[in-house]
Amino acid sequence: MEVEASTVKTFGRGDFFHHLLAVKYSIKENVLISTASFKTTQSEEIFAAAQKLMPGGVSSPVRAFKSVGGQPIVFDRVKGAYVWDVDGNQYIDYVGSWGPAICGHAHPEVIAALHDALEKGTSFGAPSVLENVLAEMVIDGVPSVEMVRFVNSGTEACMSVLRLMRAFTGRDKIIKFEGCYHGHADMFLVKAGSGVATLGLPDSPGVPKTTTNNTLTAPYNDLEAVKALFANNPNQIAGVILEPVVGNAGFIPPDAGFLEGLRMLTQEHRALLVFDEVMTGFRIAYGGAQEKFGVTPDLTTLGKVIGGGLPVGAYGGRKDIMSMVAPAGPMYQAGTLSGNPLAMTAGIKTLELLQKPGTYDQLNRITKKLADGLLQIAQETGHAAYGGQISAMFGLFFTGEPVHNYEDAKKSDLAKFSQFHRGMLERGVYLAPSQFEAGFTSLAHTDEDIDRTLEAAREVMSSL
Ligand code: KE4
Repeated sequence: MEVEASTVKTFGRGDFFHHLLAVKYSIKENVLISTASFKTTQSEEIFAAAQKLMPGGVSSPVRAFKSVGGQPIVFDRVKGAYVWDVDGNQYIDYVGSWGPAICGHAHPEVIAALHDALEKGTSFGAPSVLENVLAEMVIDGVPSVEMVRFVNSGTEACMSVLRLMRAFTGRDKIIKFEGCYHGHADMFLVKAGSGVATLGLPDSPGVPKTTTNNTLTAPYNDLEAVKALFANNPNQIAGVILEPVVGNAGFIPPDAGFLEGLRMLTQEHRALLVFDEVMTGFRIAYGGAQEKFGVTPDLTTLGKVIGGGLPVGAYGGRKDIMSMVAPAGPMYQAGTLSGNPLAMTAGIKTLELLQKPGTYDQLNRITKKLADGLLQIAQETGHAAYGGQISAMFGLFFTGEPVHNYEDAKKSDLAKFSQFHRGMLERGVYLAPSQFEAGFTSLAHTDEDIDRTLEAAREVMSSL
């Protein structure tokens, strides 16, 4: 149904910005896409204007669709498992704002809690009980965390935890894994994943060699390579940081024994083990991948889910280590908006919703149905494919070989992934716009949504 600008005006949609946009661009509502009617003229107009205002027209590179081609769609609003673009096209969303929307977008209880919090102000810059509440929930929920510090993004959490690793051990070198992404702080931009992999950026310009020569890398799932790094750098390695389930090279789970092996190696060399659970935290399990796999690191970084869609990151772990963080200890780290009351509120409500019995059984069931279905359809339509899921995180590579690390992932058919992505987009399914990302489901995704997604996948794969 096409809603003319004038009609939108009489509807008085309330949201001034939406009204402005509606007046300027006629926004259709609730149009389920068939490829014939897939119009993106408003998106194209807005994105063209954006490219004159912001580098690449985006606030974060992966959103530009560079690796899958075609124009990104411009979001108008999100709700539950769905996204509507400015042309009124509706999509089933498997990105979920890159992880935060695990309870579904704009969950009514989160929105209501934010409305109440707004009445008390948007920022304090001073202690608030809300920080205590969310801190207690994180400490109670995540096995490694005895004390936590809130920051504003996963990048900030990872760069802070790196400084803490070095401060606590007095050592400078770290080990990260090829294809893992720990935000865009200089020392991590070495063979990183996510947007760096997507854009094929080698080591980003602007990062001095002096910064990255303390960053050692190894292939994911390769314990022998890690052993060799420790042997060649005796007493110099502060610790190992990794995604315990990789999402930033596509979806790559740890091989059996890999996490346990890293735990033993770091203990043997008196180095720290750090799980970057910015993506996996409260998604792989309520207690993250460390709960799921029963391996407890010394430090953990978090983000995304714990902010419920508002900007939050966190790092935490053993009390003896965290006690080094200023002002308790000498390691400096600070932030104007850290512990922001609105972000704390959204995080608290989100974790409360996730604590409900059966949450992770439901997330695992619905995501397994999707991942198994995609693999089966690929097989039935003659496409070699590899992938899977753990809880509410999934991935698919077009390859006949298993994918255990970033090198394997890069050998998959990236062109076919791009065609698949575009075909699904035109049929109302919004997948992450890069092979080097993971997919995310939520408590809002229904069996009907999965069925519709698989129907679209069958159509697209049959046409590839
Ligand atoms: P942010 O600074 O983007 O909040 O978090 C950085 C980060 C750290 N660690 C892990 C494991 C992460 O996945 C991320 C960020 N994830 C990407 C998606 N793969 C964010 C999307 C984007 O960069 O736009």
